[in-house]
Amino acid sequence: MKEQLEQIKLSAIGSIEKADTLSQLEELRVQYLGKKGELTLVLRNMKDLSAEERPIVGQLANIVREDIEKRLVLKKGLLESSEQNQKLQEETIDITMPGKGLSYGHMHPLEQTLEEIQRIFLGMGYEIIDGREVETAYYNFDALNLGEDHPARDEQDTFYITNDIVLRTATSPVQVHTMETQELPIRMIAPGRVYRSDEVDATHSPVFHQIEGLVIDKNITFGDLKGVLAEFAKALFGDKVEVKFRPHYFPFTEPSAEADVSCVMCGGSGCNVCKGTGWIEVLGCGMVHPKVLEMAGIDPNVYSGFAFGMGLERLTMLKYNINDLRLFYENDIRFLSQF
Ligand code: 2NM
Repeated sequence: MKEQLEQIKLSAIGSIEKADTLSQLEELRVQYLGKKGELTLVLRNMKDLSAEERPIVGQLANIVREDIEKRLVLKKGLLESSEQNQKLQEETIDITMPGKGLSYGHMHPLEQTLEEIQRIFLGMGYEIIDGREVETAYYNFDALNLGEDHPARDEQDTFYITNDIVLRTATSPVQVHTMETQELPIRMIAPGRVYRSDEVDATHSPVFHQIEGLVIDKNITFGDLKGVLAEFAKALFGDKVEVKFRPHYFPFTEPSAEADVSCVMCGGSGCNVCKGTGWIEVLGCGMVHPKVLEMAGIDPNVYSGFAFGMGLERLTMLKYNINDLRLFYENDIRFLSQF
């Protein structure tokens, strides 16, 4: 019986060592130590032993049982901690990596254009300023010289929260807050999400992104505006693009203009993208209206400035030759992985 016990011990040690799951380990515990287990059977057969042999075999059986129990517990601990480690490793998120949706090296095209625009203006000494997406009608309209009856105020175009609170329709309210609170001079851009009550189609979305800019100082002229925006357009679209300014009307600037760049697709000879004109409209701009300065607490007799606004989606579509703005929001990996 001593040999039998020795064999059970050796076989148990080998099996426990080989086990690599908790359920295998539990099966081994039953196999060796269970009610009908191998060791239990040996103890049952002890009744056939002589009175001298019984305590010796009994003691040995106890030692073997304790040894197997100890090894089971040890192995259980090992398996549990390695299972936990594996789980932890699977659940670990490296927050320095981009999301799993896009593989490493890809950045959303809107994000790419935004970062490029921010880099260009940071290089010219501009600050990037954030604002709120929910604004009072005062900051969204009145402070920008949009009269009570201006069409932009229409419920058809604006998402109203209440009579006096709206989802901002442009980032210009950020410029107003900046004029009210920041020391002069000001050189800033305000990028961000804006809302207009539009039907979705290839060129419209109720949520899109704008980048507006503002410069206020003494002796700022329309020449400064033209220089800055022409440099910006060349930095974004390439040195070869030409820039022209067409007179326009905005209530918050006077004079106002729209800026066109020579067509980035055909170079100006005329194509589908520029509809045969050779020019593409990229932004609106103008000298900040004296009334707008005055309402924000800036003396228009001492200070002047220019402002501009552009659509991030439109610029990105031009830059990458994308013909449908819905592609930006659908998160189709076949589209996103091209950037
Ligand atoms: C545009 C075009 C022209 C603009 C004006 C202002 C402010 F607050 F200074 F008056 N912010 N942004 C502006 C001017 C925006 O977007 C097409």
